Amino acid sequence: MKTFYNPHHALHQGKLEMFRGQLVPCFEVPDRVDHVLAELQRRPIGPVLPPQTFDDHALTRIHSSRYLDFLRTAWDEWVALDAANAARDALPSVWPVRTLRSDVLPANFSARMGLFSMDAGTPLTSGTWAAARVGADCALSAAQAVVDGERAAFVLTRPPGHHAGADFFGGYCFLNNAALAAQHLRDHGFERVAVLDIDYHHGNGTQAIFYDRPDVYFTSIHGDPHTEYPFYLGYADELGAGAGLGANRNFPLPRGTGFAVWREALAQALQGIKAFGAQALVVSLGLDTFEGDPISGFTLRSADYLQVGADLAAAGLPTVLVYEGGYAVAEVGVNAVNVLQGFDSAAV
Ligand code: Q9C
Ligand code: ZN
Repeated sequence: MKTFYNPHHALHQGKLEMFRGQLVPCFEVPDRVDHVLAELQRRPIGPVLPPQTFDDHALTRIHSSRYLDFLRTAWDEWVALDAANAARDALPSVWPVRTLRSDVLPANFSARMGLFSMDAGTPLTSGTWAAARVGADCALSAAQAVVDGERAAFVLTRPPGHHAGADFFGGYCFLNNAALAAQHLRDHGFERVAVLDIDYHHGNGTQAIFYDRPDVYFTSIHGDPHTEYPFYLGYADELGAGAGLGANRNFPLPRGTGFAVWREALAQALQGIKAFGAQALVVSLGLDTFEGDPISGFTLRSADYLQVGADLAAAGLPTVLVYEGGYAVAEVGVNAVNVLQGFDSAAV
């Protein structure tokens, strides 16, 4: 299959994230993509291509204009506060929780950082917008390849996307690449689209974006949010709202879950996608379900990812696979390409 690779991903390079009361080195690093690219060159599964350029209209199908305006100018505003800020990343520290107003757009930069974010683990850097913007082009290019008749396409980019909502960043994510791909498929002939999120963390942004829509089914297998990030979404009783009722399905699993149980949840998720009548599939492909992942709690092994790819291909749908999390940097290349190879070997 074709890979759409973001050559500018390393422009986003966070230094520190807030974790248990300390600033610690970021887990979401450029090596995550470099190792996948290196493995794709060792074990070619198809061409690695730069993205086409899409205009901002495609972004406004998913994200609010005031959020996009904020992201575009945030770094310059941060540095304008204090020239010394050029040497440090921006992190939010105050949020409009219940009873506070989120309809007013404050002039204060810190206030806007909090308005447009969900955590202090996601540094905004000098190159964040440039990297995320080209990543969105990769997602749209992969969706367009599927529109043009490809069986499948892979989006190799970072920062990841599935925690980003219509108007907020968080969980290392800024623009929701999977949601952009799903919407592009909807806008170009596919009437019913499914998003299957197999990152260790619940895809709260993607779920929220499509929660009240009957045309995009969202289903996710992830660490139980009672104990795992993003904590405040991803429970089994979230079934969609309004016209979207019945088009959302979550499979939270306990820490320590291994491949046999995880794969049974995958079979159920795919069954839901089939019952929905999806005509195309977007996979939020996190590799942080791996046993060696430093911030996650499932125990999948490298060979299991070949089977994951085969199971995904067996759904028989035109498929866009979008790289999300996965922080065991040394193994993430093998694990990601195992999914792609497993998919290609089983795809008809
Ligand atoms: N500092 C994705 O996998 N923080 N995001 C966890 C470690 C948030 C993960 C604690 C994890 C977000 C795309
Ligand atoms: Zn994750």
